[in-house]
Amino acid sequence: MGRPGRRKSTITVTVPSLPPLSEYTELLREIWGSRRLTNQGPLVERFEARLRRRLPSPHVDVVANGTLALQLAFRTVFPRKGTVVTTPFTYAATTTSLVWEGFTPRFADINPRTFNLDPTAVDAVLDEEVVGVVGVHVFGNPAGAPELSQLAAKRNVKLVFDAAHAFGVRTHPTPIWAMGNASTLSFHATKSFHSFEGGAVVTRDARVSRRVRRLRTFGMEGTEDVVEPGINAKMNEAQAAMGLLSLNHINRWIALRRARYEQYRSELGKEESVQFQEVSPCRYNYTYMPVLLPTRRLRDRIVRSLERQSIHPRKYFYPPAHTFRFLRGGPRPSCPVAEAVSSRVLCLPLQPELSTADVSRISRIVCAAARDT
Ligand code: T4K
Repeated sequence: MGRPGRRKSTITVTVPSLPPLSEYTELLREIWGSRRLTNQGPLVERFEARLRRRLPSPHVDVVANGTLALQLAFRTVFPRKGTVVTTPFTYAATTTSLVWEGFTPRFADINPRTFNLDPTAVDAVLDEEVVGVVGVHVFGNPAGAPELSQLAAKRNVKLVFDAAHAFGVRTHPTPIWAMGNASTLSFHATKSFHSFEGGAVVTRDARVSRRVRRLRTFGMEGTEDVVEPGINAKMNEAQAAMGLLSLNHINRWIALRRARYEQYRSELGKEESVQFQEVSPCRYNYTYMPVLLPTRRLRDRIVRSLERQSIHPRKYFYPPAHTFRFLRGGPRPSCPVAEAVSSRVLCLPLQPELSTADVSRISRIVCAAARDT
């Protein structure tokens, strides 16, 4: 595999997948022809229509990035400012966007095998201060989502799923996009599906969609009616062009990721101390290759061994969100499982251009470090 001009010696946790450049320049020619660069142009309209069919979902509203998708979803779905129950095991954006929108995060612990929120732990911290729950399909894993949806319905609390990692994941009989009040996607370059930067709010609720569309254009409806204070969260035509091409290639990219994921599972599976995330039955997207080590010391030793060979895994997600500096002050929430997982997890490089030999080499380094106790 490998592309001309890429430095072969360094392996990063991911590399964006790209369509042939000629396909992109063809769409750029369309943009040059129409002179429509942004503000809900024709390529954005086409991208949204194709996403609605692909997910599928009746409403898919694209925005400039996944963080804005979270912000608009929180502002739209949660009935008032207040406390929102969420997971400590996620990327910073889940927590920071909640606080940015004026909500107070309350952390519930995760399941040690799936790495997702534990619905029982969520149930235990729900009270009258809670206006919503935010679940995350961590590394694309939808585990626990049906239970969380049932709990939210039973306790009459709104639910948003941060599905930043979950493009291409399909569950049966209920699609992940039909769970909760809204889900958000990230189309960042580091995701298996991308539009350079980008994101979307996905919902079955026409009112949520209408408000998201209004909020992403300054809070305006039409050109003269400013209904509420919004923001500029619009996706532009160059992003939509990349998104449209990613849609054409995503099935092949996922198949290539799957082959590498399965090779890792088979080669690392021989090593007892290397454990894997338990992914609930679904059509999976193989965006990340997380492994769980028995100790933080071993995890960090593996990082050092790989980095000596110019291989750069990432400690997604360390540190856990409930320990973020800006949240310190009050009593520290008790999330021992998230702390244990966060200090022992490691995401190995996974991307379509990784060769079979690369996966074997990385696996050998991990296994050698694991045995060297
Ligand atoms: N919710 C969740 C659960 C998320 O994980 C994220 C983002 C969000 C919400 C927010 O969505 P966005 O607002 O970002 O759309 C990356 C991404 O920036 C971030 O999107 C992602 N999650 C997070 C898990 O990972 P970093 O700081 O690890 O990325 P960075 O720049 O170190 O990139 C990792 C490796 O990828 C680099 O070593 C090299 C390679 N790379 C990266 C970029 C950007 C390339 O080869 N080309 C590139 O253009 O955060």
